[in-house]
Amino acid sequence: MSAPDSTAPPRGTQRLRRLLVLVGFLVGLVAVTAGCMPELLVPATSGRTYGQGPLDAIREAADRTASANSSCGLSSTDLAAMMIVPTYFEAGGALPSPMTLSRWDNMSGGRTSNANLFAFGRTSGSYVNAFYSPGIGLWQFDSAGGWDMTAAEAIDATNAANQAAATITYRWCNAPAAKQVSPQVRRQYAWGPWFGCSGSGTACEDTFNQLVTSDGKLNTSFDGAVSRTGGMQQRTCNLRGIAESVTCFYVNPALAEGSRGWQGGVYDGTGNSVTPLPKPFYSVRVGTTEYRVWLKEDTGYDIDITATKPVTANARNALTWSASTVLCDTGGRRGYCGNVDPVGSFDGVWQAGPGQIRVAGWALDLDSANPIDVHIYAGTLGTAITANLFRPDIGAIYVGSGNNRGFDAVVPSPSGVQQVCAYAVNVAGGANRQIGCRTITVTGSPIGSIDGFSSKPGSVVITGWVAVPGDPAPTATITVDGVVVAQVARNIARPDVANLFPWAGGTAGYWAQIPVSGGNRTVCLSAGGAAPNALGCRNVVMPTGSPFGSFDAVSAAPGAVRISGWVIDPDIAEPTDVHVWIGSQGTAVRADAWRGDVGSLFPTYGPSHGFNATIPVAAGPQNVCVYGFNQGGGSNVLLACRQVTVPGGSPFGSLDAVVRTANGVVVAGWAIDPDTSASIPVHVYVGPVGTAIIANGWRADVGSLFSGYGNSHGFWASLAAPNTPVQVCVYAVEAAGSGGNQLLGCRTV
Ligand SMILES: [Ca+2]
Ligand SMILES: [Ca+2]
Ligand SMILES: [Ca+2]
Repeated sequence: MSAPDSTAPPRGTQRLRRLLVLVGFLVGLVAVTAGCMPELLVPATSGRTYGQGPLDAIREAADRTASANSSCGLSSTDLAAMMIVPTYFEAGGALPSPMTLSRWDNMSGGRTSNANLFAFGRTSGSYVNAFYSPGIGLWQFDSAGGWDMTAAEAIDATNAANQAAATITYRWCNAPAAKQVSPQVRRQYAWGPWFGCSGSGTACEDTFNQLVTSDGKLNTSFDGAVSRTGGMQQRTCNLRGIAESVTCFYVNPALAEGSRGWQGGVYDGTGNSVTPLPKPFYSVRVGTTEYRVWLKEDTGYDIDITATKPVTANARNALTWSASTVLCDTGGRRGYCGNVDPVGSFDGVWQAGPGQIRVAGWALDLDSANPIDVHIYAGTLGTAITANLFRPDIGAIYVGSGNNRGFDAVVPSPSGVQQVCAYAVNVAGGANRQIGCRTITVTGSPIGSIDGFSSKPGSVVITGWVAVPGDPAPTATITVDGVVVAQVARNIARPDVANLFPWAGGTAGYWAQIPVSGGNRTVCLSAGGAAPNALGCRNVVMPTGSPFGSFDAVSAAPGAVRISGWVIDPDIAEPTDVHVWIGSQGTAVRADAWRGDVGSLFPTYGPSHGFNATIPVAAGPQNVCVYGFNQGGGSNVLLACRQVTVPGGSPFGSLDAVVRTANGVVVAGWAIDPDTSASIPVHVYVGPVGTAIIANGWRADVGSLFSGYGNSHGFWASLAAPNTPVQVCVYAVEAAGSGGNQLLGCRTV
């Protein structure tokens, strides 16, 4: 066969569609007028043969259309020949077949939208031969052209010939002037929508000349074995819920009359090969919708398949595929003819609470326009529910069943390991169907108690036991004001419980310390997914408020301040922080030092709330403020501010002695830099000769005079000196903070 580009819509299609409404009206108007049937040359000399049925349809359509458009100068014979010519290139073969189904709509070269012509858009797998051929019939009217024809209507030569006659005649009559320079040019313009005749070649014109004799007869013989419907069979069908007793057509390529070259080639899934040859299908028009149905009986598939689209829509973007059908061929009782078993799926089961399971899935009975019941059996415990929830995915698969065929419900179940089975309940003919079973461990209502309960600031201690039927290792669920705060393992032996409930195991006890914030609180016990208060509650008033305490003392130290005091936050028993602010300098100090006096006053908080800290600061007067840092309820609190002057400046000290010895001089004294408790250097000059020493000798007398500086500030040195009188000078060297070197004294010895 030739290679008609069926995926390319005939050019000017949209304009043609509008105008063809008018043409069709005219055709109908003149259908009863007497015309001039194209006469056949007998015997034909062209060597060409045409199916008798389609030839008669073409001659009748040409007669009517040419008569109605007689002003255009197009004879019925010329029009008939112009109609025949494209069919040799579109349908192909020596005897073009009315049933021709397009095969060249492969997916190469940017035709990816053709994937939508495959069932469910799947171009491989089990269902590829449920293929929605877009181009149909002798003229390969493609759905991309928006033609108002179903597959059956495009196969029916009477209907298709009317469309072809109207299209060709319109283009002949309305050809631009440049296309009317000769009949040959005008014909080529009229053939424009057909790829095989739209090029610059002369094959179509040559064929035309073969078909028309000089005296205006059609030069073709005919084959009586090819009927107008090309082997398509008319049937009567019901589409449940859609239409009853409607005319439907059965298209079986194996029954095609005429040339079957179009059936050659096998789809190989590459996208470059021919498309699949469709399995036999039904074509039904209901209003403006076409249904194509592939029955299991015809395809051997495990499902029926239905494709629907508006008749005039392009199949490449308008098809809806369903994995079912409601079509019944009433003659052969083929397809869905009622009284079938329900179908469905049991998608999942989950624990939903003590002794309760959630089940989900879908079910429907094609015999019913309404949702059906599903019976759930958890062990021997049965519950009826209705599959009436929104499941558009199922609606898309089961044509005509609507979108509300899902179920998702909570039903009771015995505890323990259970087999849960779902049954779709039959309506009308058929029988109930099990749609699935699943196994789940179901836990029952918990038992247990709160046996011990105590509180201290910030936390409670709760003890007791829990057990859950069906769960060998449940946890104790602790809530505070309804919020789960802990899942506590059972690990404490409770032989008393085991005696009463052997299935609970030997270690049903639990112990937990739970943080609880200040205020009125309700602490509850539960287990096994039961309500939070299932196993009891305790009300407790937890202390709360802002920190309180005392900033007991501040003192100066070399380059630092020392602070001390204590603080408690009512919300928690544990140590908290104080924040110490000196000028713009903040320091956090953990108040966790032992303060037995505080512990005695506030026994629920214990003694560990003291703070002692030495904080480096610059010399000079300082304002030291201490805040209790809040936890939980309340806010930060200023305990107190205290003033202190931090010593600083230049070193000071004393040159206590300079003594001449046999070999030189000995010097002694002490020196301190008030900015530091560290020992500092002193420089000793004997005449012009300087020597640096460290004033780190033990001077308890000095240490007692200057608290905080320690005792290591003395100096003593034996230095060489000339035998003549010499001046000895000693300087304390600035070592920290501010200040400068200071002369301690000079002696001449
Ligand atoms: Ca049924
Ligand atoms: Ca607080
Ligand atoms: Ca200093």
